[in-house]
Amino acid sequence: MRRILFFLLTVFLLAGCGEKAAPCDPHADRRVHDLHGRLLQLRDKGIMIGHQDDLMYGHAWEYEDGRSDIMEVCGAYPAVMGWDLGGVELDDSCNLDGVPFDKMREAVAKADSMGCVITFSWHMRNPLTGGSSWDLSGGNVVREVLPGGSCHDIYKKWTDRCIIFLKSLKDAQGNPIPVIYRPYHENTGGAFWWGALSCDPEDYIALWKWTVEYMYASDVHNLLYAYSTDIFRSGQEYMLRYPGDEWVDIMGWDAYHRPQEWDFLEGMAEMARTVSTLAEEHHKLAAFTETGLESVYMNDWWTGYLLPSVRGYGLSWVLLWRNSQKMENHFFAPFKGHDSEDDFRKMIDEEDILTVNDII
Ligand code: BMA
Repeated sequence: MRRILFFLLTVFLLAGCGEKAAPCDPHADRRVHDLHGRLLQLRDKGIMIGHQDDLMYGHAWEYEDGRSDIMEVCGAYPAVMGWDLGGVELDDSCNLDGVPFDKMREAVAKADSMGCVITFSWHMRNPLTGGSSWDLSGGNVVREVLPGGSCHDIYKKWTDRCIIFLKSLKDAQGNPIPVIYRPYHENTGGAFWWGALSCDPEDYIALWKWTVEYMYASDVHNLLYAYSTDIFRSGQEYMLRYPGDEWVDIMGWDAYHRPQEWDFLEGMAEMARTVSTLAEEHHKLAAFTETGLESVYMNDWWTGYLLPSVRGYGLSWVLLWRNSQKMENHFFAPFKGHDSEDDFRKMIDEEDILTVNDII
């Protein structure tokens, strides 16, 4: 009997110390559980390569079925595909970068059927001023958005519109498509109305919790939640706006290579180490949620900068930002004919860098 009790106690303790094997939404859909389990498994295999708006447009083209700059360079689609919801709040037919939401819905279903992991950011407009998400006028807008604030009703309406879109994402069997939801990103930075210059950590955390609760109350259960900062200087700064383990599935950060502003290799080693340690302590997945060197003007950027910055930290993915079809120099991934093509392929050929072909 004592032996059985000892055995049960050991199992109980081990389970308590181990990875939290479930999404934070207590009523997460079956496919969200599957995605969470898949991410845990894939983490041991390598780092998935991701690209924003990959299937929608690329350098000098748009909306051509099957096209993808990444695929044209290395023969495989990225494993992670990102989209942005900015504009959904106003019921616009296109997002802030001109992507029609109808095309986005179709592309998400296609990406899902290909086995890709899907992630959403939201460059939401400023609900107080009606300006863009970069409009910082209006003071502490986050406080106005919270219950009792002057924009709470608008914020609810905007969230309702986002919910309608998220709920409309269905696979061929009619099941909700599981997606990684990454709102209020780059929170340590000052660019957005929810950023560190515009609201206190308490307001930010209250916004996060209210929103997640609202998602649950609205019966949205196809999400994993990703928290992401901008560049940060310490673990303490990273955690300042962290809402708590029961509200987050993935810990991430965004950091763009701007050589005149900071040393990428040095800064990245520090940030990757910090996020990976924190994620381990909090039993969360970790990801490098946005990056790039605009215009990729260093031909060895992939193996010389990105690869050493992401390898060895247990990161699930790295998402490269978009290749604009309209702004000639606004691209963060290579395209056919770009000078960094060979180096990109060299990185992709590494065993621990995963395209969609490596995860299905
Ligand atoms: C920024 C730029 C903008 C774009 C925004 C949202 O980083 O790419 O051109 O509107 O992201 O996608």
